[in-house]
Amino acid sequence: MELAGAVTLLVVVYVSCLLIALAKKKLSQKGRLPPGPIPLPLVGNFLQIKSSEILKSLLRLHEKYGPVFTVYLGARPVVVLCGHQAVKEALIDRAEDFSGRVTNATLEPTFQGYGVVFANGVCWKQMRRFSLTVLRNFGMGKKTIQDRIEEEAQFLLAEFRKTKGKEEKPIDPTYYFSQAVSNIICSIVFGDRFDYEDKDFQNLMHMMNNSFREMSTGWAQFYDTYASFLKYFPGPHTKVYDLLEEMRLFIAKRVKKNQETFDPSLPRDFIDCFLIQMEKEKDNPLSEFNVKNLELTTLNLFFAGTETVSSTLRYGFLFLVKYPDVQAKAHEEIDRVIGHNRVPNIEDRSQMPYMDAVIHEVQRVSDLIPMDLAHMVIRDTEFRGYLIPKGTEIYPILSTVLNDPTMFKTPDAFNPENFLDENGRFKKNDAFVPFSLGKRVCLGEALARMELFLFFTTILQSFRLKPLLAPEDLDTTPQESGFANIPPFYQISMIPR
Ligand code: D2G
Repeated sequence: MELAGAVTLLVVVYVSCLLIALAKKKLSQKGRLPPGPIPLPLVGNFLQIKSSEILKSLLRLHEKYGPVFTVYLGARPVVVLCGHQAVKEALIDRAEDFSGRVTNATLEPTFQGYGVVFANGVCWKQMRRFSLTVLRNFGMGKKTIQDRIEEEAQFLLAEFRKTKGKEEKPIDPTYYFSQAVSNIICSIVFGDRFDYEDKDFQNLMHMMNNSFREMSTGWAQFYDTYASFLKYFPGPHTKVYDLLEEMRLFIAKRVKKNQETFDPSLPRDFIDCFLIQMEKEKDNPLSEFNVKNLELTTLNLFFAGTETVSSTLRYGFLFLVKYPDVQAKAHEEIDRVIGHNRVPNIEDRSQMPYMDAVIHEVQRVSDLIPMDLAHMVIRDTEFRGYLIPKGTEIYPILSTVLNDPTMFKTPDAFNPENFLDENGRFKKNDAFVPFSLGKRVCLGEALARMELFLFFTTILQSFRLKPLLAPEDLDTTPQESGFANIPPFYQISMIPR
């Protein structure tokens, strides 16, 4: 009965741990974290949180514990923030305290604190400042990048036109969108767009799409919860690492190529600008401008600049075919304001409240990054009478802000009226936070918003989208929901108008 003996021993040890942990908690005066379900040692709130469906479980706990509560994912305490008020109080009113970042176990082996999105402290500050400056110098939010987007949108229209044979051929729009969108950030970071037939480019798009989906599976969430044991075992958790590593190698090759043809007086792209900065700061021991940060910051911009906007377009077109009256109203506004004799430009947006509302509603309902990227408090932080120790993970559940019933007319339904007033004018809403908020707000927001308006409007000006199924049979449930909400697979026909 050796097995029975071992099991008994294990149970005894575990129960002792449990008792010690409970006793410690009673004694400790530092335990002023917000309330939450009682955790077990090592496995935390295993009983309350289905680790492959973290968001769903947190939403259930939100009903019971209110807007601010603590859960234990494995052994790590995480403070969860729900609803517009609590998230704003933390990320805006206490912006500095809540400005830290933690990576998850899936992404840590790639980034190791380098780059911009998953970095902290001095590295984050230097990379963020620099990235913003360079993006702006290359036209983010300005005419130069608008022209680039308009040009790319025309290339995309040409691809869509090719899909019309004798009959309308239904297509999966995924890679049409990712290639067109990616070419904008590629023009900035690599100095040029790629041909849609380019095999390397197609391969990069597949890797990006696959890794974004892999990051969001139930398994990835399970792994991120229990990585402290699981990392010692082989398993599918290296898939994302392998994909990102291949993308990093691609970037490293581009860096080499840039170095070989480099002219410091004529920077062609983000990589050149970074190389110039490295040279400028080569004698500064505190400089974060090194090759590792070059590669990983570029990877951040390339990834975030491709997959987010392209997934949003993909979700958007699904809503437009599911709600044909919305598509019809958007068409009507485009015809009235722009007509058919010129391409849309960003100034049109102020005359197009309906289109603006549709895009906001698409972003609200697609809820692309439902739990934000995880934050961390960078010092001991008093918040709503609790004391959150330095380094504690914070999950601002953006999903609960975007669906906040106190902030939207119809939080649970796709309805552009959520962003329109009685007179049909565009109505801003503070709970519109798909780019997050505070010090970690998306640094590409201006670029993303320009892309969304120009791509949506330009495509709708030339095409009517027709679904393969009846609107009521179209399911908008995400294919995966974790790190991101990944839109479901669907096909549409692009009918010239
Ligand atoms: C991302 C994923 C992997 C590497 N770099 C960036 C990523 C995905 C979604 C976002 O970033 C959100 N924008 C910050």
